[in-house]
Amino acid sequence: MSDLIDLPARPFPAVMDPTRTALVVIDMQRDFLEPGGFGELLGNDVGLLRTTIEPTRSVLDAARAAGLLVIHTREGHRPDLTDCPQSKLERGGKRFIGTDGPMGRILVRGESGHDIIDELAPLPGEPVIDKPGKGAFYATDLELILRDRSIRTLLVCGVTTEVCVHTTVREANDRGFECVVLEDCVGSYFPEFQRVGLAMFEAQGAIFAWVSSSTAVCRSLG
Ligand code: TIU
Repeated sequence: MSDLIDLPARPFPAVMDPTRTALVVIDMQRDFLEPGGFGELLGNDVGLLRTTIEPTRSVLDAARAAGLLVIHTREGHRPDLTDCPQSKLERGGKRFIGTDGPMGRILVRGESGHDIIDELAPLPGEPVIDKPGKGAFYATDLELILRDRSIRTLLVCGVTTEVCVHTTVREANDRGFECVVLEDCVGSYFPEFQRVGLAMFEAQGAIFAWVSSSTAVCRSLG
C-alpha cells in the first residue's frame, strides 16, 4: 500500500497515489520554444512559452527523485509526411510542415527543431511519444503504456495550453485518467488563451482537470 497525497489544487485538492501517477511533458520542442522555430515563424513570441522551462525542470527533478513514470511527447511527422493529413499540411494556401526551417524540416521527426529542448531532455528509459496530432492519445501507444503501469493520475506540463495540452487532457479525461495541469508549467502564445484555458479545466467542479502548480507538486513529492 502506498501513501496517498492530497495535492493542493483548484477547485479542490487532488488525491493522488504516487505509484499510480505519471508526469506527462507535452511537446517541449525546439520548434515551439526556441527563436527561429515553427512557433516564431508563425509570428508568435516564444518568450511567453519559455517561462515554463524552469518550473517544468523542477517538477521533472522531483518526479524522477520520487520514482514517478515520466513521459515526453513530441508533435511531428514521418519524413515522407505520409502521416500528415492534407488538411494539416496546408491551411489557407500556406504550407510550413515539412519545409526547410532554420532547425531542419519543420515538425519532421529526426530534425533538430522537432526534438525536445536540451533543458528538459528525456533520460534513457523515459518513454517519448511521437504523435502526429495535437492529442497525445490519437494514433499513439500512450494509453497502452499508462494502462500497463496502472496509472490513474497524470501531472501535465507542456505547450501550448489551449492546443496540445487541452486536446491531450480532454482525451485523457474521457479515458478515465485524472489530470492535474500545472499552471506555471503550461504556456500559450496568447495570454488570454492561457487564462481562459486554465479556467476551463477547473470550471464546474474540475470538469476535466484540476489546476495546480510546480511548487505544490515539488513540495508534495519532496
Ligand atoms: N504542441 C502544440 O500545442 N502544437 C501546436 O500546434 N500549438 C500551437 O499553438 N500552434
